[in-house]
Amino acid sequence: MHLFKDLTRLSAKMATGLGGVALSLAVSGQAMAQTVIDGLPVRGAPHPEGIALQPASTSLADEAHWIDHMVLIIIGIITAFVCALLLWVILRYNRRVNQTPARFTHNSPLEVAWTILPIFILIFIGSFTVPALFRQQIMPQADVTIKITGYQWYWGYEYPDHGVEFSSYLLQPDELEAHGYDQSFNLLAVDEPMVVPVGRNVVIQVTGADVIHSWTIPAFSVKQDAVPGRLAQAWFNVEEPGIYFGQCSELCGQGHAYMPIEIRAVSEEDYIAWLQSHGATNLAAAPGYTEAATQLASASN
Ligand SMILES: [Cu+2]
Repeated sequence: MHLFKDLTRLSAKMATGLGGVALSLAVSGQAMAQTVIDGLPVRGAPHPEGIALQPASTSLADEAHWIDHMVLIIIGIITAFVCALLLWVILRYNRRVNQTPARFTHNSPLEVAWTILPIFILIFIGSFTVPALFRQQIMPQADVTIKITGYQWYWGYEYPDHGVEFSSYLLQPDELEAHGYDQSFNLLAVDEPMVVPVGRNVVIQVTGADVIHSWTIPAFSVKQDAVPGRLAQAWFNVEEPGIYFGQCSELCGQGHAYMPIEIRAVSEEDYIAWLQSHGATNLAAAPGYTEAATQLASASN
């Protein structure tokens, strides 16, 4: 998906030409200072005064960002055009300047044009957004499957291939330091993050146990409602090792703000070691297990 990265950069550059607002929108996503926790850089987190998207960490997010920038340019052009028209009408056709107004009410060519042109604009936008939606909604072959359940007010994670199951709770402000976080991670850091291997297709199955929650990681462009009685799927493939944060994004009750999501994307070896530390069965089903086992064997020889 390097094409999308390049296009994202290109469109971000074009967006900067639109003015100060676009400039700050395009650059603020990259301005985050990188914190490292347990040897993993924090790549997906909100930061003070940030107003744009978090840096994209999956091919889906690259694509979504590109579309976002592209639509921003179209919006910019349309807004400028409408403002110019308004200004022209205000200055040229006010009562003082234009004392005998024309009395016609229709202009067929103009009416046809302003009906057809927006249709073409929508078709143009749709030719990017519809394929992107399909790429998000058609599940690839899963290397890792994780079942995620939203509860009032925490998340439950299950790795059905390995019999690993745990709940993930918000860390209270006085617990942050003991877990290696500073206070800026309040309302983001959890006691048990979800762990995935980098560069592998992770398919998540999301449901809710009580009310509707929404499992969201902005840096992945993944947002999936967790609806009781339904099992929805979403997927992502994290490009770089790091820590990524998200928050429940469906108002679910008084504890809605206190059920964040933390993901650690690690190497396959670290993923297998993590599975092992959580009493996983059937380790051989983990992606990269054969390579890791071979490496271990050759290291011990
Ligand atoms: Cu919730």
